[in-house]
Formats: sequence, structure tokens, C-alpha cells
Amino acid sequence: MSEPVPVRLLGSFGSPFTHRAEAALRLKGVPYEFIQEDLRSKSELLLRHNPVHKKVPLLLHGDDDDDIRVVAESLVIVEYVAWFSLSGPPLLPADPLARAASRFWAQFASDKCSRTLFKALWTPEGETRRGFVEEAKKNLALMEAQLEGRRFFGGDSIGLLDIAASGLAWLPVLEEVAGVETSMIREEDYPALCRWRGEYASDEAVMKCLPSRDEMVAYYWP
Ligand SMILES: N[C@@H](CCC(=O)N[C@@H](CS)C(=O)NCC(=O)O)C(=O)O
Repeated sequence: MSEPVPVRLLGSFGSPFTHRAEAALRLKGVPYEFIQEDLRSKSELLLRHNPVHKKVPLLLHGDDDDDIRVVAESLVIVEYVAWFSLSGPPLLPADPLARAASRFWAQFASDKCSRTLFKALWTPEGETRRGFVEEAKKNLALMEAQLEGRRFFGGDSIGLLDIAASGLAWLPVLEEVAGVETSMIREEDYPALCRWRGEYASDEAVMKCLPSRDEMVAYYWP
């Protein structure tokens, strides 16, 4: 039997984008080597293989430079890994319309929803922040509706949209670090999202690559 083609993942601690790639690899049971990147002094390996964005995560499939497959951008990596291995949950639905919907909402979660939450998180108290919080809450309500009747966004198992939305599972610790007094995702407003993030974070494969609250706090407050 031939040796499996090695997979390396360049990533950084505390990066929700890196988490997405790792979660996909772990859910699909793909063995990989994790290479911790120092983003203040990027490695030659990262700069050579991701000259466009120079960002992590970056997946390198194969170790022969002439025949290496390079995949950049967290959600693109998730899709690559989804078709890479038959084991684990499918990550994307087989039905083309359901698959298109997963991609649509994954982009929404990754882009519009995360951006407003991030602004609300780091903007000082005042009129501007209130506007961001209001917008963030509308986006969260749209995400809450996507969970109706489902355990995960992907149905019975974790899929692309769960992974795209996984930043929501980190929100409580980021709110703690940012000194936010009233969480933007409260049980009484978003019961499905609160249940979902608990289930996502306690999934056996996911929890192995999700930093703990203490590790995150120590990272932000060294
Ligand atoms: N759209 C990218 C974003 C990745 C990203 O922003 N990565 C950060 C770490 S969390 C990074 O590499 N930053 C280094 C830089 O911007 O120079 C993705 O989804 O992979």
C-alpha cells in the first residue's frame, strides 16, 4: 500500500480562521502536521505558498515542491477537505440547492455577521456601538432562524455552515476580554444559537482544536 500524501497546516493560535481548517481536518479524520506560524515574522514557507494574501490558515497537501497542492482561505480549505476523505460527516449536502444554501449562509456568517459582531465588540460604548449591536442582533436573528428544527446548521452533524459560524462559539471569551457587560448572544434572545454553540464546542473532534477559555484569556492578557 502506498504511503498517504502528507498534509501540513500552517496556522496560528487564537485564530478562528485556523480553527475552521483544523475542525474540518479533525472531523474528516485526516492526519495532519500543525505548523505554528509567527505572524509578526512570517515563514518563508507561508510567503512562498501564499504570496497573494500571506495569511493563515494555509493547507499544503504533499511534500514534494514540484507536486504540492496548496489551498488557502479557511472556507476554501474546508471545502477541499470535505471531498478529500469519505470518513466523518459529509460537511456539505449532496443536493445542489442545499449545497448552494450552505455556501450562501457560510459566506453570510463569515462576512456580514462576523464583521458587525467584531465592530460591536471592539467599539467603545456610545451611539456608534449601539448601531453595530443592533445590526449584529439582526444578523444573529437570521442565523437563529437557520437552526430551526436542526441540531446543527448542517442537520444531524456538523457541516460547512457550523464551521463558518464557529466564531460564535468564541464570542463569550472575546466579550470577557473586551469587557462587554451584556453578552450579545443571550439564552433568552437566541436559545437555538446558545444550545448550538454548546453542542459544537463539545463535539469530540472539534474540542481538540478549540482553545479553552483560560488559554484564550492568557493569550489576550499575557
Ligand atoms: N479570509 C481569510 C482570513 C485569514 C486571516 O485573517 N488570518 C489572519 C490570522 S487570524 C492572518 O493570517 N493575519 C496575518 C496578516 O493579516 O498579515 C480566511 O478565511 O482564511
